Formats: sequence, C-alpha cells, structure tokens
Amino acid sequence: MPSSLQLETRPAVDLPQLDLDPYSIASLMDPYPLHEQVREAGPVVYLTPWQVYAVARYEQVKAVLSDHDTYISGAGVGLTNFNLEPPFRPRSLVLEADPPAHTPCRAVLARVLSPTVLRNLRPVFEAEAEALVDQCLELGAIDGIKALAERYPLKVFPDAVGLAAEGRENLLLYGDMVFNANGPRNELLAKSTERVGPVTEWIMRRCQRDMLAPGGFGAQIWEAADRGDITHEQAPMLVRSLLSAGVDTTINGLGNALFCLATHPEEYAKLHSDPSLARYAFDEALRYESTAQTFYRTTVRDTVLAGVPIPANCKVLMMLAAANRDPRKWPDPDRFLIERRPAGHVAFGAGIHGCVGQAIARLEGELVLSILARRVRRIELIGEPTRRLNNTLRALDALPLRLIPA
Ligand code: OVM
Repeated sequence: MPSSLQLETRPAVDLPQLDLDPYSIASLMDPYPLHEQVREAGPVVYLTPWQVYAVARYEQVKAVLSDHDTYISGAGVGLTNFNLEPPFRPRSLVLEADPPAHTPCRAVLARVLSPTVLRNLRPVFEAEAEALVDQCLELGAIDGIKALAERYPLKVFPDAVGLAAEGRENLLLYGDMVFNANGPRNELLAKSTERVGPVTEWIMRRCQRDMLAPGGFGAQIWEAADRGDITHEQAPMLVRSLLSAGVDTTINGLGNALFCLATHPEEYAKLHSDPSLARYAFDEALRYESTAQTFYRTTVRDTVLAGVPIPANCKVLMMLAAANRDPRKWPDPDRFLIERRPAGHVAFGAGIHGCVGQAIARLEGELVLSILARRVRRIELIGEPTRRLNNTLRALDALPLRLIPA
C-alpha cells in the first residue's frame, strides 16, 4: 500500500491500476511499449508491482517537477521512501534535499558550473574532443562506447573537477551503482553493490580538499565553504554530487547520441553537411533516448493531480523518457529528427532540481558531435549494439562502429 502514515490507502476508483513493471528485463531492454501503455492509460496511474503512482504524460511530469513543495526530494528520488527505509548512502545535499537546506548547496554548484566558467573550459574541452575523434578515425573500426562515449567525459570532466588520473574507472562503477540504487533491490543493484565497498571509500577520499587540484570545480566548492556560503562539512558532499552525477550521465548521453546517429544515417548526413546542428542533435538524442529515464518524488501532503487524488507520503514515478515522447507534446515523437528544436524536453528534469550540470553536459555533447560532423563523412554500424541494463539509465555496453573520414 502506498502510505504507511495513512490507515486507509486504497487508491481512488478513477486511478488505472496497471500490472506493469518498468524494471523487468524486457522493459529495461525496450522501455517504449511500457511508456506508451502508462501514458495512454491515464494522466496518473498506479503501478501495482511496486505500489507507486506514475506519470508518463509531459503535462503531468512537468507539473510534478514544478511543484517541489508538494512533491519533495528529501525522501529520496528513487523507489525507496527514506521516511520508511534508510538511504543506502548519506543523502545528497542537493538531489535528495528540499528548500531551505537545498538552496545554498544548489547555488554553490550553479556558480561552479556557470556559463562564465564554461566559456574558459571550452578550448580545453574542444582540443580533447579533436584529439579523441582523430584517434578514433585512425582506428577506423571502434567500439563507440569504450573508445569515445566513455573516454571523453572520463577525461575532461574529472580533469575539470581537479581529480588525479589514477583510478578513474571507479567513477563508472560508482555511477552505475548510484543510478541502480534509485530502482528496486533487484539483481542489477545487487551486482553493482557487490563491488561498491572499496569504490565508495575511493570516492569519498577524492572529495577531500587535499585530493583536489587548485582551480578545479572541487577546489572551488571548498573555497565556497571558506567564504561561508556552505559549511566545511558540506563541501565534500557537494564534490560527491559532481562525482555521482557528472560522468555516467554524460557517457550515456554521448553513447545514446552516437547510437541515434549510427542508426539514422540520413540524420547524420544532415549533421555532416551542417555541423552547427550538433547542439540540437545532442538535445534531440536526449529527448529520443533520455539518459535518465526516471526519477521519483514523494508527496508531502494529500494532493490532487489531473483530478486524481494522491495521498501523503506516496512515491510518484516521473517517467521522463515517456514524457519526452508524448504525442500530446511532440509531433512524430518516435522519430529522431536532428532539425527538431526539442526545447522543453525533460531529460534534464526541470525546476529547482533541474540538472545543474546541463550546460557542461551540452558542451561535451556539442563538441564531440560537431567535431565528428566535420571529420567523419559516414558512421556505419558494423555489429549489434549491446545494452548495459541499469534501473535508471538508458545505457549501452558496446556500439561497434566504422568511421568513414570526410
Ligand atoms: C547527487 C546527484 C545529483 C544528480 C544526479 C545524481 C544519481 C546524483 O547529488 O549525488 O545521480
């Protein structure tokens, strides 16, 4: 039953009850049939396997994202309700927090990742993208995930944070675990938590001041603590947020974008003839294959959404990827069209918890795609792509490609 704080929690009559599991292997492999079923069943549904409310239409997803006073993050943004079960790691000070505590922490990250900072980083990020694309071109046949989608963010982002080069593969394991932890305690989570002990230690050690190079994002977070914007106890936790959210997300954003372009050669041809479309192409890939498929909120009081009552202390699943293909919002939603201007997509969320790193994510996406566009005439898919299943992320394990030079 949805709420432990209520005696009678029977869902309202006009609430469709669906026996659908977004975490089944079949749905994780191909989530779109389930997205359509949830979206078309009603504006708010109840998923009986996990006993959660769910919204899959753009309008209701946006409404939940926008009303952070009713739909809170402090009880966790995964399936687990922190009011009933403790979190698996100390709560994030931004992701799993609400105003007023959330506000200064968010402000520090927003300043560290501001457009001004990014303007200075652009030449560095661009040179790295050029070098990496050239290396891939020399190889000819590559695994687009290992050779490009993983390598690029794993180089430029930790460099910008100020992390040493050693042990960066830990960031991949940690990201995989953190995003699995937003789902149920299934096989996927068990597998990624098996190896998590030493990884968590490694991550937490890297959040300390002495591990972070001067001038980087990490050092800037510590300087914000010196100024009194946040406390010195909060600083390592905000560095942890960068290390949690900054790598696996962009890796899969890039991986999914490469997948979209490799499987839509006519769209790649448009990008090749006009590399200035790179930024739109990356956003269209985020709409079409949303990296973060889902996030939850928790109702803090009884409420009504699209006429459907939702009791207090209930988990509400926001199906971001489904909203990004809602035909009520997007014409031809199931087509990947790089000339579409997908402004308003919710792949980065929206509102006070909207991705604080979205500008740097877009910078990475734009640079890799625009340099590819200039140097690569055609991208050929030369084998079956394989998926890496994750409870939250849409992710690929391998993407065999041949790059034909321009
Ligand atoms: C965090 C964080 C923020 C956004 C996403 C995320 C699970 C983590 O603050 O740790 O991914």
